[in-house]
Amino acid sequence: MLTALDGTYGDRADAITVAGRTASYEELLGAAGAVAADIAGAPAFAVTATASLETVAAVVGGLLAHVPCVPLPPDAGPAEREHILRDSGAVEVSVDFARRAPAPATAGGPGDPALILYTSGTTGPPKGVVLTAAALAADLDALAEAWQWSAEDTLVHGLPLFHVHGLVLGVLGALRTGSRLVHTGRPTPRAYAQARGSLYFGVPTVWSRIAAEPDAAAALSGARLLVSGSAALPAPVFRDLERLTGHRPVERYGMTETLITVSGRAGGEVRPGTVGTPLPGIRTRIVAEPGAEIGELQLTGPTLFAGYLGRPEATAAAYTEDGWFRTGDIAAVDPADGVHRIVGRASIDMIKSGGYRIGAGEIENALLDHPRVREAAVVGVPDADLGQRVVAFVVADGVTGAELTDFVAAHLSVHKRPREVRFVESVPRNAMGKPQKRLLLTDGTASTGTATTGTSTTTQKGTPA
Ligand code: MLC
Ligand code: AMP
Repeated sequence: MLTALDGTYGDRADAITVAGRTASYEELLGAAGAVAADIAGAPAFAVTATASLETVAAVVGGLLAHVPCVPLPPDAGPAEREHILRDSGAVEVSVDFARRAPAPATAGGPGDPALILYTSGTTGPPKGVVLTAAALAADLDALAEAWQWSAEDTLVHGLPLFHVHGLVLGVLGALRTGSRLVHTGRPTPRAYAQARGSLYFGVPTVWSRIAAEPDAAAALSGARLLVSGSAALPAPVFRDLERLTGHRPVERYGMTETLITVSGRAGGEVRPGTVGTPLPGIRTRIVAEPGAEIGELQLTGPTLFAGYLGRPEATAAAYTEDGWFRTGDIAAVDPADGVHRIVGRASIDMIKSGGYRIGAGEIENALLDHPRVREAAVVGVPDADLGQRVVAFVVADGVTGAELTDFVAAHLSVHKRPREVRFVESVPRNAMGKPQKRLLLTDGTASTGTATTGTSTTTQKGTPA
């Protein structure tokens, strides 16, 4: 699976740098072997996935021992952390990168679970997405082909190591292609500029912050390829990057459950607002109302997940009767060249902020746990920096917005905290009593109305989630 660790590309002293510390393949293999020896035979193990060599050693150790790794967001609140540990049954390990041991010989194959990544749905707590080594390998090989990604490259990014983007593409991708990796710790424009890579990954928020710093952007002109993903790259950011770096950034589309499935190609034509064509092995279709060109994007292929951990019903519900995965994204395909365009999400309750996937229901439930909150409706409001920002409309008294934000932060990860809390008299509902969240987005105020648009999660105290 990790070709670079088999000696295929030889060793290099500066193979991998994370947040300022550098290791060779041999050092990484030794540290990962020690982890593998510790966890051999366990059903799953968890590691607090800071941006560090320790996290890389843990994930590699899991692959060597054929034990799935559960990367915990370092900023997850106690409730979220406890949920992930309990749900996965993983034992938490700590890693000492200075240790060295050969990996034990354990039985396993490509169909074994390699990673369990927790991700939010529209309601309820996050679910564990089980990804096999075979799916990871298939995706990375398809991306290597699409982006002409090789051992000649130096990959630079500063994305979190507990999601597909930073961990699968950003770490395992480097270890499969043999490219040098520089993880910048945090994805700041200055750090990207200083790293002098050939291949750069970022979420749109990272790219827009780089575009806002012309000197940093200009330093990327010597790169080979800039890649954006995890959320839609705004066309003005695309054009600013082209002007400042001389590169038209390539966009790719993916999900935790499917890995990356659609992408622009290195050397191919790239248009702003489009995510390219399906990767080798992936088939897509648009399921639209008769006569409509946009509809739900559905897909099949070797990169799909092995299911939600312990949730066969949720897994089954994610597929159509004829076996296609329902992405929940609304898309269109250009009939002339097959280029895909992501138009939006089917559900208002799935928010993307800074590239993080956030379920409105999870935040609403956290707010409703506060004794002073009677109703809560969470929406993603358009935001120039983050794409969407989390805004909570609450019916409550005797509590401040800051107190509620802190309350949420004590339960959930930092990026799930509302950026703004608006106190309202009531949450607008239709005649059936269903919340009408689209009204909150359009006029920003809540009043009892008789609107008929929009669908939403349950938000009233006492009703089942
Ligand atoms: C954050 N802060 C808040 C807050 N949220 N403060 C108050 N209220 C809130 N609600 C704090 C932060 O902790 C930070 O503090 C400061 O505000 C700045 O926060 P920020 O504006 O969010 O910036 P930053 O922390 O730098 O985050 C931006 C970002 C981050 C782009 C770096 O969003 C990010 O790493 N996104 C990547 C997400 C990702 O990898 N997604 C991939 C999913 S996989 P302080 O004190 O720390 O400065 C996937 C598949 C695919 O989607 O297709 O790739
Ligand atoms: P996650 O599970 O965190 O990987 O989030 C997956 C979601 O991110 C998808 O369902 C899309 O809504 C969104 N997404 C990923 N890449 C893109 C992109 N290039 N353009 C628009 N949306 C994207």
